[in-house]
Amino acid sequence: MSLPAKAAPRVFSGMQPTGNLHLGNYLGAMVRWVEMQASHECIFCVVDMHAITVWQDPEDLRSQTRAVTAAYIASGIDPKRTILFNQSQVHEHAELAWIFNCVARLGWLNRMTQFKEKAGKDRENASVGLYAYPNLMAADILVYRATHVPVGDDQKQHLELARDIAQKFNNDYAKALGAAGFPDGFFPLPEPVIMGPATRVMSLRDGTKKMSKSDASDLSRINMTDDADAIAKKIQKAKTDPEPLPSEVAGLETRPEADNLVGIYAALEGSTKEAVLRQHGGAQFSGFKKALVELAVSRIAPVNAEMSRLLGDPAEIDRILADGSKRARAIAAPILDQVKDVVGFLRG
Ligand code: AQP
Repeated sequence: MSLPAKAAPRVFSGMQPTGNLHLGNYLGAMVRWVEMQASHECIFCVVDMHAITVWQDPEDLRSQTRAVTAAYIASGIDPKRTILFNQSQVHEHAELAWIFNCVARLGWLNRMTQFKEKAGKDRENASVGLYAYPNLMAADILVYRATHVPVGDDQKQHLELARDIAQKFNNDYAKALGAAGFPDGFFPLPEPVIMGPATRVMSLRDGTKKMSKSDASDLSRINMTDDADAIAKKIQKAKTDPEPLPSEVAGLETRPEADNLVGIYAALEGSTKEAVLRQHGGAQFSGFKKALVELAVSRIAPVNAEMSRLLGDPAEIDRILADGSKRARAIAAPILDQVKDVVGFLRG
């Protein structure tokens, strides 16, 4: 079955308010979001329903939701041009997720590596929500019939699942969709947009582990709320190896920590690893780290300052989210209605 021929490009993505956003979220996803905003219709979400798949203190969840919203805006998301909202205010996400729970297969979810990582050894004690997370993520995207999803490399598998769900829905309901005027299927197969030198920023303490909000060590990540001293301390303490930097990218292959710092430098500078190594190849880490601190502080400090200013007026953040939610619902509600008709639900 072919894609719906007239699927207009539409971008959707989201982040969880589970803690401070870090450099991985910023370079892996947010920078792309800001770029795409100039050329695409964009919908960006603070995915608070995903956040509660692991326990969140309610007061912390509220303040983190505002903090993530402030981080979006401080990084360059314009809430007038772009739809910016928190997921739980648009109930269509949850309704479509239930329908997708009935489309997706257990075997598909059993293959999800993020569930295995997050549930760890105590699988039996993980929430059902954590297991079904990818189905809600598919609903987040497809309730807008979004076509492009800028994410970090870790979300690739979930995006493939969203495509499988879209395809299976289109196949399962092909007859009803044909009768409803969608002979080529209803949902587009959303494309991941994974680009740039920092699609997977690694922990500063272990170059083989993803930088993550929930890592027990704060030294493992640079938070978007860190001040210049904290950024300098974390980069100075970042794990490295004893060799100087190579002059070719191939020389980074077996050196995960060096590869990570060079990738971070390139992404912050808006260049490539090749360009960074042309400039710094042969340098010792002490010198390179000094240059990296300067660059990181110059990029993060203005975002940090703007976030603090925005968080001084929480009522304004709540107003922006309420406005975005209204605009999001205006798109999602008619799409969900069409899905309900196709599935065979009676509507008043
Ligand atoms: N280390 C990373 N490198 C590049 N991109 C990353 N992203 C996350 N970590 C990295 C991208 O950021 C977006 C939002 O992620 P999220 O907050 O929804 O959830 P996550 O991927 O689970 O991020 P964390 O930090 O690992 O959160 P916790 O610890 O709470 O699970 C996504 O586009 C993601 O790819």
